[in-house]
Amino acid sequence: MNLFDLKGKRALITGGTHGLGMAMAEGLANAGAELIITGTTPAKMEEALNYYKGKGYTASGYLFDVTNELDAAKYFSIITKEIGDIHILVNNAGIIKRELAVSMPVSDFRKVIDVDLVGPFIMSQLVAKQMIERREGKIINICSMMSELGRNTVSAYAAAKGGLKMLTKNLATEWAKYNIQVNGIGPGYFATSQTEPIRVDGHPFNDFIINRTPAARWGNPDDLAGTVIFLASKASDFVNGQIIYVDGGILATIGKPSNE
Ligand code: GCO
Ligand code: CA
Repeated sequence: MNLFDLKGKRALITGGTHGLGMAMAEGLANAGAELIITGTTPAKMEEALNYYKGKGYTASGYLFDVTNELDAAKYFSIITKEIGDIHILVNNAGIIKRELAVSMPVSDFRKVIDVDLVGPFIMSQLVAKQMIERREGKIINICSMMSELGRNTVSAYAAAKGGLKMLTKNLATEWAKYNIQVNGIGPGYFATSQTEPIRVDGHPFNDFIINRTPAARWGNPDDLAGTVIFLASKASDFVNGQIIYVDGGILATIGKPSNE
């Protein structure tokens, strides 16, 4: 028996139309899973589905906002009818606003909490109802370095991602007895569209990250595939409430001076 085999499993990845979500979806599909992707932009969805289908994966897409509990419930029941029960939920959809706390509009703070923390709660609650009945399920919350560390300008994001880490532990506490595993992945600094503005050549943050990361590079989105497959598969059936940081060693170290 292959512990990592996902054949016959359906995986729902929120925000699976680009970036890390897409890379994780691809990893799950390569392990045999059927993909159900959510997004909010029709053009991106079409592009993503063409990409997945071009690769030979079974994939379908649904456009809705995970922060709207009524829409999420409506689409979740459509998905269940059209495709079937969900075995694996990856709460990946997220946004960031980079503004100093002293001047960040409260509406921006709230928006980030809504997408990055309330959205995963809404989706987990929906999927848990059928997972509890089936006595089986995998929920994977995409956390961040900011689940553990702060940095200038990302107060809302850090508050949301720290919250998501604790939500992971709390849901694991409540649902482990139903054979549901709720774990998180904390990506380090990855080359995605989200980090594009701070990754450009010559931007001081680019050098800072390469210096701050023991592996001395940005993560490639496909660096996440192994961890997401592990947390989605039988291989992790007694792993619960954990956050696995895939960060090239960032959290292992205090860092070093820029001349080392
Ligand atoms: C930032 C980055 C991060 C990353 C990531 C780190 O501005 O610091 O965008 O927040 O996206 O989540 O783990
Ligand atoms: Ca990201």
